[in-house]
Amino acid sequence: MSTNVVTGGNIGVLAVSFDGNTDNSFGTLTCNRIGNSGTGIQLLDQQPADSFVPAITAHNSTIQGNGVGIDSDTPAVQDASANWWGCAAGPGNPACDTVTGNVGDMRSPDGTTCDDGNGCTGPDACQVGVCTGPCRR
Ligand SMILES: [Ca+2]
Ligand SMILES: [Ca+2]
Repeated sequence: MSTNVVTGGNIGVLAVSFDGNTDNSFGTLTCNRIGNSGTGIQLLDQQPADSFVPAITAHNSTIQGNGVGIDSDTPAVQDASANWWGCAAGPGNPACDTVTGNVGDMRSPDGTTCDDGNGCTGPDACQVGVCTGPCRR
């Protein structure tokens, strides 16, 4: 999914590997705004005993203002780098969403497209962990 705004509810985005699946359940999220949900992104493995898992790559999204940003109950490593979590220091820091479970490196490299939440600035890009952009005229 890309360029969606998901707000409110218990779970913003849910990736589920159901019992009986015959492959991994894979999702790609780019350029979304996911906020004000109990859990922004939930990864749920209904049958931990099989070898199939839910997996996501999530990039260039704003994941902010959720009770938990990402909650993953699978040991599979997720790729959730280059997102804006609400603060420069990254997930788990003050003003940022938190992450539970095995989610990989989440720092955004300089130049990564992001959204600073201010429509008067743009194009926005990460600079030393901060999402910022020049004033539009
Ligand atoms: Ca499974
Ligand atoms: Ca902006």
